Amino acid sequence: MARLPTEEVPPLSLAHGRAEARGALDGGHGPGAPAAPRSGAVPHDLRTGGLVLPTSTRCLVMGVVNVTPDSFSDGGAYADPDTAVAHALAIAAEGADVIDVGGESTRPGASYVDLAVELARVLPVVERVAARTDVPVSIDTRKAEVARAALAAGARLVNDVSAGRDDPELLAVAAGAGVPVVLMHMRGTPATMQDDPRYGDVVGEVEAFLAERCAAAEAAGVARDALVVDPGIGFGKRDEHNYALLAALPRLGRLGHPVLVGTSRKGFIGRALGLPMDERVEGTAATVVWSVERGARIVRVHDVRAMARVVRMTEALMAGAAAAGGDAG
Ligand code: PMM
Repeated sequence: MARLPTEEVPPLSLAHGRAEARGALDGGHGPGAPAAPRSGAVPHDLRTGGLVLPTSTRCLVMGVVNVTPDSFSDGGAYADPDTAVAHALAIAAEGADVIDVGGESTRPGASYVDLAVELARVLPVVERVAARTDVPVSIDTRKAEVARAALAAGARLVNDVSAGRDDPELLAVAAGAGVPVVLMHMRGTPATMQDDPRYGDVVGEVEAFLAERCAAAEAAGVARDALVVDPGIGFGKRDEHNYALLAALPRLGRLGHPVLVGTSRKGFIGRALGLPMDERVEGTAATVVWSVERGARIVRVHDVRAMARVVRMTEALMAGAAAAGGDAG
């Protein structure tokens, strides 16, 4: 895939507090009770280190901090540790519920990053961010050793785009630490995933994959209510596969776990709108509305301030529609 210009850096703002402060600041979520996802399935909360992430009642915003010179969407912007830490604290102030720190690019065609390089990128950032904010840090890695070191440095979730397949030890590390794990579907590896991906039944295959990886995680000792599933938008998928999976979010929600959706600034948005990476905020917003309304309980985004507002407004609409007795015209 051709790379397009990047560098959309969200402006600094202290206008929005964290999740827990929102009710006080804004008078809550508007009309009525928490919005029920369209699937009808109620996912569990996530617990980590005495903290409850309320995925049973609302959609959380996971803000991205890529400490890489070449990531998919913000390549190079936060490669320097000081810049990465400042960005992490900025998105915490903008309303991120989780800060996802990654040191390995997973853009199409990206090659594997050595353990020492990845550790050197993420550890100083995780350590400093965890020390300076209560917003939990997640470590985006495929390597058990990176997960172990990041958890020791203060991370409280593990986000593995290989769902524990690249390094099976990773699931045992998460189990031992008692932290939530994101299990994402990917066809192949980042180096090969966009080489002519084909599926007979993409939704059925992704659903079966996620169910199998959840079972593998439980077999490795991860608690059932620590699991998060993710269809892996853009990972070994053509546009038609991305759209089919986004349409099927209610079905994936019936696996019984919070569903995480990562559409932010991705290529299918660029292709739909004919826009480069730094002009995909509105397209991303449309996918976030769609995902929240279909039951996503975590959205992984770069533009935290804007998408936190989009999530809250979508949930207000859902709660208002439920209070009005449904959406029949
Ligand atoms: N996408 C990217 C990286 N990590 N993790 C999860 N769980 N889901 C995703 O969709 C995902 C991810 C690639 O995007 P980036 O380079 O813009 O961070």
